[in-house]
Amino acid sequence: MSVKTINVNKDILGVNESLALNLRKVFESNKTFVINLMAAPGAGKTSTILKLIEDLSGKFSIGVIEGDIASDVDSRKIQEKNIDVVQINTDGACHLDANMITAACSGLGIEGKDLIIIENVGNLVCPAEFNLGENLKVMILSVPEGHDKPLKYPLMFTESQALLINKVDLAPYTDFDMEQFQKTVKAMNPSIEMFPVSAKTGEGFEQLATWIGERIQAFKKTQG
Ligand SMILES: Nc1nc2c(ncn2[C@@H]2O[C@H](COP(=O)(O)OP(=O)(O)OP(=O)(O)O)[C@@H](O)[C@H]2O)c(=O)[nH]1
Ligand SMILES: [Mg+2]
Ligand SMILES: [Zn+2]
Repeated sequence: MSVKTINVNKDILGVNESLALNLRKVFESNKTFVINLMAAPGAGKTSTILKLIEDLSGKFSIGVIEGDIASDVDSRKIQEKNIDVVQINTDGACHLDANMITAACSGLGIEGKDLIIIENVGNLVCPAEFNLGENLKVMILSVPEGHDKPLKYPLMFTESQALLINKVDLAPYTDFDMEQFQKTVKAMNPSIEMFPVSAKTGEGFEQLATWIGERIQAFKKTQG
């Protein structure tokens, strides 16, 4: 009798891909622009979302989906800003998938939202493998993590359309080589947009918010 081998990983990603395509259609029919924000634990995802809410909520209706293994710590911070938010607890899973986002969207109510920001689970590895129906994959690398990370965790750097280099206020206290880092990333992903920022001081956020705003407007135009 022959042994049957099942490629579970390929199968899981295939199922996720078709759910993500469905999500994308729903987002497009609502003219809702979606950002999948990915980074290692503590890189500054929630701090960045809070800053973007300050900069963009006057112009756009925003919703947030928070993904964490456990707790509602992050979603409470978003709620304090009077922004609609849904917390996903993955109960051990180290990334979000399209199935979780489908469930979260019915809790959030996407009608009338111009922008949904999804904070992925803190993890520099597998979140990059799972499409969530998003328009943009945006990643954060914070300065204290070190400039060698693109070489060690290449997928997220090659999959993302934008990279925030956060905590630049801490650069003087580290050996982070900004020039070398940007050179390495550009060689891996020539079209990536890079934004040196500090979610603490607000440095770089004006350019970032302008860029995101332009992307939302351009998307809305393509949807008629
Ligand atoms: N100095 C400095 N600290 C920052 C900056 N951005 C975030 N932090 C701090 O870094 C810590 C982690 O920030 P969070 O925004 O919670 O990071 P996160 O990526 O959402 O973390 P998880 O959700 O736990 O994965 C907090 O103490 C923030 O105040 C920054 O630009 N500069
Ligand atoms: Mg967070
Ligand atoms: Zn994972």
